[in-house]
Amino acid sequence: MSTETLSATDFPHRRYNSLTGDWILVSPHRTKRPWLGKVETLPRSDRPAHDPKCLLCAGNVRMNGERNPDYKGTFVFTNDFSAVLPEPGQLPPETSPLLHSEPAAGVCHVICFSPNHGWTLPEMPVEAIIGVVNTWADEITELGKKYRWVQIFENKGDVMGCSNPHPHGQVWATNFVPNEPTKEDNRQREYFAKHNTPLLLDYLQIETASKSRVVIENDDWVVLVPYWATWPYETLLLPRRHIQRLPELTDSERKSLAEILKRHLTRYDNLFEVSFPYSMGWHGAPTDGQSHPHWQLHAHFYPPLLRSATVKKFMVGYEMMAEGQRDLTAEQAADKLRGLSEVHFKSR
Ligand code: H2U
Ligand code: ZN
Repeated sequence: MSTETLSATDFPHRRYNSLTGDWILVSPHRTKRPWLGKVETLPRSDRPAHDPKCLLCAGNVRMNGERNPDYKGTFVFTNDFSAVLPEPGQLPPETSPLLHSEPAAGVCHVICFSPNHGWTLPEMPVEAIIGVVNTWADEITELGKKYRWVQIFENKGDVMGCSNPHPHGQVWATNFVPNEPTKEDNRQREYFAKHNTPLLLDYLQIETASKSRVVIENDDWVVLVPYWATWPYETLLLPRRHIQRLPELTDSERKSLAEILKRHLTRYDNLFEVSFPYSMGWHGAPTDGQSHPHWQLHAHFYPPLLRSATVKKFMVGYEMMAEGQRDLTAEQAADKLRGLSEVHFKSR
């Protein structure tokens, strides 16, 4: 037995997240713990292709009174309840350095992935997923001209607080770089300064050589459970070549991205035979007009489910007060995901 396998499966240990600088406590000896806690209700599965009451379906009227067009592919609109607004407000003068603030400006968009209300990304044809990838890239190009950070994300499933089952994601573009990407920017910058190569490219080499945490790969992309994963089935999607931002992807890389997304998300759905809830998002170099060679484009998937469609991991108690903790090791999670079918359970 190698020293890595021994310590990783048998003993409590901490793993360092080289991308954020956070630590995670891993307690693999606890995986047989009985569960007497909260059980989530199963989300309804079969939905119609059009729901006359859905605010995101084609031709329907949204909450602000606007009618959605009869869209055929993706459809982008400005969030009627945007968290940031284009004009920064005037803040009152600070009375103490302990009461520090700064103006926040930006725009929030909603991206409907498809007019088909009943679909989710893994159920969409690859051609339609390419349309989503192109929309993500276009949003970064357009909003990136004005804003320093363009956060693309998808919140999927009732358990994640997603308000509408219609397949959709969001874009929040801001004049500031938020906390999470700032941590990643710092770690990647430090690594590049020391090694003159991007952190995530070196990391990918380690993972593709070892294979123990790799879930699936194709010519351009790799999906893996990162060594430092916090969520039980967390994954990281990485391009093989050095790419700073999504719009740099070639047509063939967009196609291979759509293909690997479909395969990956189908496996996720098959894990507990449920439309798998998660928050996913893209991180790339800040859109400040500069080149950031330390940055490598990637997507995170943070799914909350732990041991079944109805038992969720709660980030509470020790996680809130001290640091992230997991029982299942990253290697065990990758192994489980690797063993799954790429035929969606609904179509079997
Ligand atoms: P979530 O379910 O991921 O929160 O996304 C739905 C978003 O769509 C949410 O941010 C917006 C909500 O503000 N929305 C509109 O802008 N208009 C509507 O009529 C419905 C929902
Ligand atoms: Zn709908």
